Amino acid sequence: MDFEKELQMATAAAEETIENFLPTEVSFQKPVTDAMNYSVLSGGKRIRPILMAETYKLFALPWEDEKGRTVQIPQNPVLHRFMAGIEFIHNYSLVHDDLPAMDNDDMRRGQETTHKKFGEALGILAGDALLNYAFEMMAKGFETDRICEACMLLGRTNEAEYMKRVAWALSLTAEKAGIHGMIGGQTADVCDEGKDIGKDELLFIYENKTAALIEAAMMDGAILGGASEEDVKKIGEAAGKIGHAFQIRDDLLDEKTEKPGKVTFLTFEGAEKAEARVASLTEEAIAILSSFERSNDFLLELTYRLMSREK
Ligand code: GRG
Repeated sequence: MDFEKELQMATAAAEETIENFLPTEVSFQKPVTDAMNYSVLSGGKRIRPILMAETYKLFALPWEDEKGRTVQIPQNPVLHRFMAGIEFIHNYSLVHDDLPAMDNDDMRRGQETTHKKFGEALGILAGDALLNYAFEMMAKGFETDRICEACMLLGRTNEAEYMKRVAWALSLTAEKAGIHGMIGGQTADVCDEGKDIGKDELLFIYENKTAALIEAAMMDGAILGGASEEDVKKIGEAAGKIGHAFQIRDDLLDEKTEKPGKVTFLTFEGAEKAEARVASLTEEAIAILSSFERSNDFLLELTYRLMSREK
């Protein structure tokens, strides 16, 4: 497998899927849709939608188009909505995290942050709008035509059962993005900044601020791909490990630029143990992802590369 080429193709395909759902309104709300588009189109690795599609592929066949060619993103229209939704939620969190009331950052992904470019009010509104719009997109996955098409592509005959899956994915995403997930983790991070927090609180922050959305992405892929409850749970465990390792890798990468006094995994364990923790979490995640009937070598390699990334 030429991993770099596959990753490029997966990123481009995820990008196209996301772009198809961007708002196009040109009436009086244009300032906010411009700010939303600016934030989403400013690059980013698109890791969450890619992980969702690749996890879906662990459980669902076929991955082919009508001409029998292998496709990067399976053609399920419900999956596409959740891929866009998770990236919009991720982008909203970055836009709000950059605001003066939070991290007060001027630059992200090599360009001006959304509030810097459009002003603070539009930064707040664009974040709010991305979160709401994400759920609008995903909820529209319930429309009958989309459910029928998804079932046809998956060779499933029970449309009511697939609707339950969409409801499951929707409520799981809301939970993992909310107070029991990303917002919960961000709250602890913001409110206890500068305090002498313990390792238990730091791990709570990692589990919720970073890992929860990765869990939602991968578990949604499994749910929409038809995985059993037990398998969705296993995917959640693997994703939790990936999320933790992703954050510790971030700590290692930011070691020199981190704000003075910022408590990270390195504060408790130092760089060497942090590296070892990333390696063991990665191995454990890969072992879980290799335990299913179907294999996805690209997903395994992606997991490995995410943990050894240098930016
Ligand atoms: C404002 C509710 C709210 C939450 C903010 C995402 C976040 C929570 C804070 C950003 C700071 C940070 C280091 C978060 C940890 C997660 C993380 C590493 C985000 C960056 O994700 P990438 O690397 O970003 O996938 P790209 O730019 O590639 O999309």
